[in-house]
Amino acid sequence: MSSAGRMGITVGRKCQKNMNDPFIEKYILVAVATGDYESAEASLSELAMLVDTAGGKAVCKVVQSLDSANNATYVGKGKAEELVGLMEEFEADGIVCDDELTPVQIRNLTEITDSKVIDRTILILDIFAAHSHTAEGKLQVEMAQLKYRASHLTGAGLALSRLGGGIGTRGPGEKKLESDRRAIRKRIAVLSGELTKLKKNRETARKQRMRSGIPVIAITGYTNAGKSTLLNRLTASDVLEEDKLFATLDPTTRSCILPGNRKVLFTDTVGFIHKLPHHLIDAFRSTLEEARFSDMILHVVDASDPEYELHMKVVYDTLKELDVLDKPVITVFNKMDAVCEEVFLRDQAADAVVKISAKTGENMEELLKNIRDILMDGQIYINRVINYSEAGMIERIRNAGQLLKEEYLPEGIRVEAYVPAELA
Ligand SMILES: Nc1nc2c(ncn2[C@@H]2O[C@H](COP(=O)(O)OP(=O)(O)OP(=O)(O)O)[C@@H](O)[C@H]2O)c(=O)[nH]1
Ligand SMILES: [Mg+2]
Repeated sequence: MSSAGRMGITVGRKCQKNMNDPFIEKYILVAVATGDYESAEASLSELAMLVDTAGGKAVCKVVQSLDSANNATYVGKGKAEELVGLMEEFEADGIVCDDELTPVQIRNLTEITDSKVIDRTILILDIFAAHSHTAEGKLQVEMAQLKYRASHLTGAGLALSRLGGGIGTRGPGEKKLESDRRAIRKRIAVLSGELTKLKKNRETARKQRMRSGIPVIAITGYTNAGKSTLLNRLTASDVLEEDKLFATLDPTTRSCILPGNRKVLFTDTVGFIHKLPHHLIDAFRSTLEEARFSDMILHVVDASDPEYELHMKVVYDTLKELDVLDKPVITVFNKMDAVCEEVFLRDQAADAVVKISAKTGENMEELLKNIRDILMDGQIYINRVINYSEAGMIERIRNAGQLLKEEYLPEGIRVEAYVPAELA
């Protein structure tokens, strides 16, 4: 088994979309609302975007309010049977459920609807598999897919679900299950080894960056908030920006000069999403190492999204889980050009708040000024003469602080600068 492969919808970034195209797979989206109905509906709208990103099309949404999801069929049994009629009416190819399903739920729903049953986790894993381009990213996704499969290999006489067609089909029996488990364990061990090697390479690159003293600013936020658009705007780059979820998976770092001639590095990172499959947390952890070792976080929020407050909570919760919150945060309310009504935008957890439009460039100077001020915060003014033998220090000051003046004297170089305490 060389790759965990595809599990759900045929994912293709270059998929030319024509909504009447008979080759586009059509899906009915299904959610159980255990809390308020509106949140479940909003979550289904996001699921529709995920289906769209994966190259499919959502044709109908079904929400059922229940105290908890049905153990056997996710929605109630009656509702599951109603899905059959809807499938016919909309000529749907399958259903997509808004939570991770158990093997039993998948098997029962598959039997009732006699069609493809996909859950939120498989969908996200598939999108990750298609959008990941670096060696490390690909390995991380394969690992997550294998872990998902391992957790869906059922024991004790239960048939293996139709999931993971590459491994086995229905009713393979315990012997087959055991060999599948062994194969997965073996592959996971190989992947872990390869990932450890790649991690070392990345650490070396990061240490080099840290030694240079140039501040690193991580651009984080909910998926589709406009992180890549902001990176492109700040650094005149051309990272892919798209109205898709998880367009960016692999971190990209670019440099930029702040007012006052200070160089900084911006890193674009993977976006967050609510109900993030827990198998993907490790993959996120490695991608977000860049954020963990950064000097500041830009938290980009799509202020035009009615769900922006929930998105902010998801971002903060995930950052906390990944131990990334021990540094200054600037919350950047983006897409202000698309905010029609007056909304009271605030974030008390942030060190500063700026409202911008990465698309039109509105308020970029204000953002850069805030970044500079926070970086300057806690820096110390120095005015001293450095020996010519230590001339390399000038470069370090230039990178880590702000060099105000340098004067070449017979006894050395007189420098006036703001520098971090440790350098002073
Ligand atoms: N109206 C408006 N649209 C914007 C703005 N910034 C970004 N967008 C659009 O929002 C969509 C998502 O932008 P991206 O920059 O790809 O978002 P991202 O946060 O990098 O998304 P992922 O990488 O998928 O997590 C694109 O269609 C952008 O053109 C903005 O300021 N205003
Ligand atoms: Mg992006």
